[in-house]
Amino acid sequence: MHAPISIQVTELHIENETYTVEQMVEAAKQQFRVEDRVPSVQGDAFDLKDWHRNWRISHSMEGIAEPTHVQVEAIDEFQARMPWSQVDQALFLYAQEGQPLKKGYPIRLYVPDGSSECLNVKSIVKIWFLHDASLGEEATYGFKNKVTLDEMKLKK
Ligand SMILES: Nc1nc2c(c(=O)[nH]1)N[C@H]1C(S)=C(S)[C@@H](COP(=O)(O)O)O[C@H]1N2
Ligand SMILES: [Mo]
Repeated sequence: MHAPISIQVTELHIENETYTVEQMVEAAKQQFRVEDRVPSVQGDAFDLKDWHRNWRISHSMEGIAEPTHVQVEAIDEFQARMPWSQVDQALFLYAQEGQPLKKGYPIRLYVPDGSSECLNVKSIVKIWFLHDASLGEEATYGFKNKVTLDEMKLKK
């Protein structure tokens, strides 16, 4: 079995909240089958934007603006950042066959409307909801310390 790994979530004014997978799922309120959105994958998922909406309500932060981007980082320091407009269908896969993920633990992002399969980041341990329109409308991904995200910018 895995030792439990926590997921760090950062939003405006709130630094380094940490969640277990179970707490992430509970905060999501609604779960669905991942194959509803990604037919080639099976398992249990929750919606990224729904999660964020519920997060805001539970922190009495309904008033803050919608994020401009979401950024994630994995155990292996793979990172991805995508504009909010690209994550309408984005989901976090958290279980398969009723068990924690064997591949992608603790949670894996899928971005069905995303510009690349490379955005389907496995083993996410950090999530940032960003508020910076200057980051632009292109998704980026890559390894944190090897190549900068800007150097990895996807060609349209
Ligand atoms: N943590 C992590 N997630 C990652 C990657 C990675 O190197 N590390 N590679 C990405 C890339 S480039 C692709 S194409 C897909 C591959 O997913 P698969 O292993 O399910 O085929 O995972 C994405 N997620
Ligand atoms: Mo990829």
